[in-house]
Amino acid sequence: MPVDLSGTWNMVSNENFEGYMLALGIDFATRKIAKMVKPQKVIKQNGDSFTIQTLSTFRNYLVQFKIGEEFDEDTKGLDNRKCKSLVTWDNDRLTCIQKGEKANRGWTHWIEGDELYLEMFCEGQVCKQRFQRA
Ligand code: 1AG
Repeated sequence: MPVDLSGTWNMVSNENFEGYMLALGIDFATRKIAKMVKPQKVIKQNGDSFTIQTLSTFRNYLVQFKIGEEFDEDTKGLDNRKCKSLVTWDNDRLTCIQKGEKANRGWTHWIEGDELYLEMFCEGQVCKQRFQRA
């Protein structure tokens, strides 16, 4: 039985988002605004099917996938790239590899205590975010 990440989660900390955005080539003005926002994650987990919404006053982002099935991801509104993405469980960590123009790109979600963790990585930069239930 895998863990259930479902729920509405509010960001409480965000470490090295700047480095991660720089690795993705995000321009200065966008980075300044993006750093200010505290996004909410709305996760729906149904067996192997997931919907993850990242909601903020600045931009919203939606991704839907099934465990073990590679899909075409268009990071529209973020860095606007196309990736071949694959999400799997690494023990209790939901892990995505985003193959594309950028090397070593992906993310990992897991729960520890009552908190949801997210690490996003790209070309050696790691952004660490923490969320609490809304
Ligand atoms: C994600 O989360 C994307 C969530 O895959 C967005 C987080 C970082 C943004 C990535 C690149 C920065 C580009 C532009 C910045 C603009 C807005 C940032 C704030 C608003 C976010 C919508 C991993 C996982 C599944 O939860 O999506």
